Amino acid sequence: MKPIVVVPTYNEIENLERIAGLILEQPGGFHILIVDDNSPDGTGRLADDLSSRHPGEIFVLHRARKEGLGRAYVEGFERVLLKMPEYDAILQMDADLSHDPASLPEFLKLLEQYHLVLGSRYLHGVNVLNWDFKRLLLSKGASVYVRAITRMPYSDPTGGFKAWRREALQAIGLERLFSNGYLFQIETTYRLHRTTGFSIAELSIIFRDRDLGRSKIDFPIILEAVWGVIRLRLTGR
Ligand SMILES: Nc1nc2c(ncn2[C@@H]2O[C@H](COP(=O)(O)OP(=O)(O)OP(=O)(O)O)[C@@H](O)[C@H]2O)c(=O)[nH]1
Ligand SMILES: [Mg+2]
Repeated sequence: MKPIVVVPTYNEIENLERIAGLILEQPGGFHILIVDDNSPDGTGRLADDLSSRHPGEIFVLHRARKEGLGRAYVEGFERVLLKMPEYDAILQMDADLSHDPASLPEFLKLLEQYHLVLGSRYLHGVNVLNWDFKRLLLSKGASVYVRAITRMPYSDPTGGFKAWRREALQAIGLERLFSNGYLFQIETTYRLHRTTGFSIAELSIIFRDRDLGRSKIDFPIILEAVWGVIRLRLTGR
């Protein structure tokens, strides 16, 4: 399979060069599509610079303004589906080094058998480094809540380190997704879970809280997820 990793960025200038280098270093020939929302700190310019240093390996999609993680992913995924037909494995990960690029080859291996592979922090105990108790409780609580309402069996339904086969990403109907923040991860998995004929696997990953840069999580993102999960269940989509 030919893989591309979609990496959304907003003010990740301290992290981007390092993560890009680590992704390119992995065996399997991973290419990168950076989706930047006009970051005030100049991340977009750094992305262009990286792209010119690695032609044909690093691509950049510039968006006019910050509209949230979900919108950035939708536009990035659409770009790959419509304009980059050579890639049949489409992966997603954060730019802040919370997700370890060393796991990428394992995702790719599992993708030979499954349509979607979910990176999970909670498959075998708790694989989270540097989180305080409050943050861990919020995340674990969210997992329990999502599983109870949606009836999905996956151990970490809000995780953002995932790998899709092209046909699976095509099947979820990107143009119909309504979510944006945390809910985006839940909604995309739920859509495929509800579509017959697709298989979903979990892969144990280690999650490390960011050392550099600032979190973009805020109260509206949490609220969107709380209501959104109920909306997902009610509409059944
Ligand atoms: N393009 C784009 N990227 C975003 C936006 N919001 C977040 N991101 C990126 O999405 C990834 C995850 O965002 P984070 O802020 O790290 O969210 P998180 O990992 O849940 O929380 P922290 O690790 O505590 O910061 C990072 O690569 C961010 O730069 C956005 O509105 N637009
Ligand atoms: Mg993060």
